[in-house]
Amino acid sequence: MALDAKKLEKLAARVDDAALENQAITKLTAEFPELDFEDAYKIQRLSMARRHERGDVLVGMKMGLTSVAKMKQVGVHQPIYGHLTETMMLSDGESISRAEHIHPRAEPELAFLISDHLRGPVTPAQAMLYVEGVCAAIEVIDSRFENFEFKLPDVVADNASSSRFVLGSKMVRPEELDIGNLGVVFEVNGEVKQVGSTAAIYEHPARSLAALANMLAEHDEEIEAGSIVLAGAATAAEFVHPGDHVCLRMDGLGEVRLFVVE
Ligand code: OOG
Ligand code: MG
Repeated sequence: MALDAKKLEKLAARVDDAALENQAITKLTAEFPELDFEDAYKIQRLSMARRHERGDVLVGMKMGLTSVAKMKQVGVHQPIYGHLTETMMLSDGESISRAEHIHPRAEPELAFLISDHLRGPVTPAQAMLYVEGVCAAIEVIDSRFENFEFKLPDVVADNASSSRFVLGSKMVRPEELDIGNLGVVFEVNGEVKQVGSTAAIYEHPARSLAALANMLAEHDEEIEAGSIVLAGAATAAEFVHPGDHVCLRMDGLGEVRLFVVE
């Protein structure tokens, strides 16, 4: 049973306030077990509208739960998408503040820069024709739900736990690199925490991009020209703490760094 418009708006305000105040909340499905996938995306869009009203601008989209490692880590076994805004975007070597988060985790990602509006249905190969560049990226996720525990509709409503993302400074044209199997080394404070390959991202990151275009097409939406798209983490995520220095090294795409301050 779908929730009425007033309840959806109330739940959008709840996740948005939690993100603004860095205050964990009880998962929505505890109170509304009937919350379904469609309503969850409605809540996500309503919460984005609140951000836009505050002047925050859409800069791209992200896929989440596209690797087995991530699905296992959070116990949700279905790819999802979220929206990326300007205030979430950082460049290589910038810092996040622990105080502006609830329980931040960092994860290794591949980012696409999209040349032209991309509308599904598309195949992975077709989707790649819309990619102008690829770079390595670190995503910081920060579920608004207590203990990072949620069900599929919760994490969808919470904009796929999006908090910040750091783009690497080396942007490469996709024809110059086989993005299907790039080695990934993810370090915290010089210690290797995760190793993997971009092959873990939906078997190939191009499949993740096509899946995003195809899911958006169901809502009569498209990926806008100039968007950034995060393909989803290649490995499980790592909790980060003040003083931490996070470094992602990806074959052919160099290093990306993120610092965590109080
Ligand atoms: C959900 C977000 C998943 C990814 O790359 O798989 C995600 C979460 O883990 O809280 O961003
Ligand atoms: Mg991610």
